[in-house]
Amino acid sequence: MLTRIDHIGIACFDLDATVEFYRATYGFEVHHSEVNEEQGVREAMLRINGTSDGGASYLQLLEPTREDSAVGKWLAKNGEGVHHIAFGTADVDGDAADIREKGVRVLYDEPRTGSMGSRITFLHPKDCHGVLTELVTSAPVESPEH
Ligand code: V0V
Ligand code: CO
Repeated sequence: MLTRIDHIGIACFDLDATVEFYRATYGFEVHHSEVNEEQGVREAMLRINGTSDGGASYLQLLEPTREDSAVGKWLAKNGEGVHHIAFGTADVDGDAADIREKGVRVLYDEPRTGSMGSRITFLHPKDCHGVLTELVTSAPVESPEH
């Protein structure tokens, strides 16, 4: 079951400048940043709200690491802007299978690694009324050491 908006992915040419815009304009700070070579992105997650159980929402700022990546191609064609939305679920495998049965193209046979150790897959935008849609299961929250 899809239970929340996990993040909105925003493509940008210059990650540092875009991070600074969101900090200066709204006061959003970088919660996490990483490079995901498989996806061809350098990204920053800005945490908007949420609790320590992992149920937050984020803005995911994405700068391509190579021109032929999904974000690189999209930026060349469209310029900066909203690239995808991501719904959170406890069961990305099950939800992806259910959605595939409805005739929507799920892009990966098995979920891949996303931000902060999450497991992610994507639905083809042409099957989703023009919206590239991601499904995310967050990494389990580590309990504090005693
Ligand atoms: C492409 N199209 C889009 C789109 N990208 N429509 C809406 N939103 C987007 N973001 C449209 C495009 O305008 C074309 O429409 C058509 O789809 C085919 O696009 P294309 O430019 O020829 O590109 P393709 O087919 O090579 O690739 C498109 C797909 C690709 C969606 C298959 O972008 C993909 O695999 N995306 C999933 C991976 C991804 O986006 N990774 C970056 C985020 P017309 O012109 O034919 O009408 S990584 C991430 O979110 C992480 C790590 C995370 O959350 O943790
Ligand atoms: Co994403």
